[in-house]
Amino acid sequence: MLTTSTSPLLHLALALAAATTSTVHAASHRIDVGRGGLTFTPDTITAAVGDTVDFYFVGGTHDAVTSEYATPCSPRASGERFSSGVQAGSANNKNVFRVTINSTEPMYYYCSVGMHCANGMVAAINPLANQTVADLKTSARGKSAGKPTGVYGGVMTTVP
Ligand SMILES: *[C@@H]1O[C@H](CO)[C@@H](O)[C@H](O)[C@H]1NC(C)=O
Ligand SMILES: *[C@@H]1O[C@H](CO)[C@@H](O)[C@H](O)[C@H]1NC(C)=O
Ligand SMILES: [Cu+2]
Repeated sequence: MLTTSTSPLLHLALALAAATTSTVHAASHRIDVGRGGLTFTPDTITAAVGDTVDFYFVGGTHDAVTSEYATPCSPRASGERFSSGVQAGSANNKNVFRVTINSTEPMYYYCSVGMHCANGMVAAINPLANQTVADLKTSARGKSAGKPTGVYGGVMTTVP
């Protein structure tokens, strides 16, 4: 039996345990940028609040920039958004751009280099069922890429 004098400590212990559990459950999602061409791999992921998405620049010269679904090759002006800055990739590159997911609202993103977006370099985090990456690729065709203003929405970090 718990006495009234021990219960505040028990509450503290439970709160600490809950905080630890939520930290342990946050997942990290790896996206390879430029693996074998104009690609984000995988190009569709589901991520929870608190998860991180790590962009590994493994080949070519690319970036990752959020857009609106309706305007796939232009930077998103508001809401949850990120821009990695243009990175020169290599096979064992340990510099990753890490984005923390704060909302499960869809985020669509593209590469702003050259005509990469027009040629299908687009992807999605938590897309709506009726707004697929396949549809995004179709609507990106022929569009020139808008440039983001700098790096935002994530941090460049080094992984082991
Ligand atoms: C897509 O689905 C959302 C709800 O999930 C709905 O609000 C929206 O109207 C749908 N868009 C189209 C074009 O059907
Ligand atoms: C999520 O929130 C953190 C803390 O406010 C912020 O630094 C980060 O840029 C946000 N992530 C996105 C994708 O906006
Ligand atoms: Cu690119």
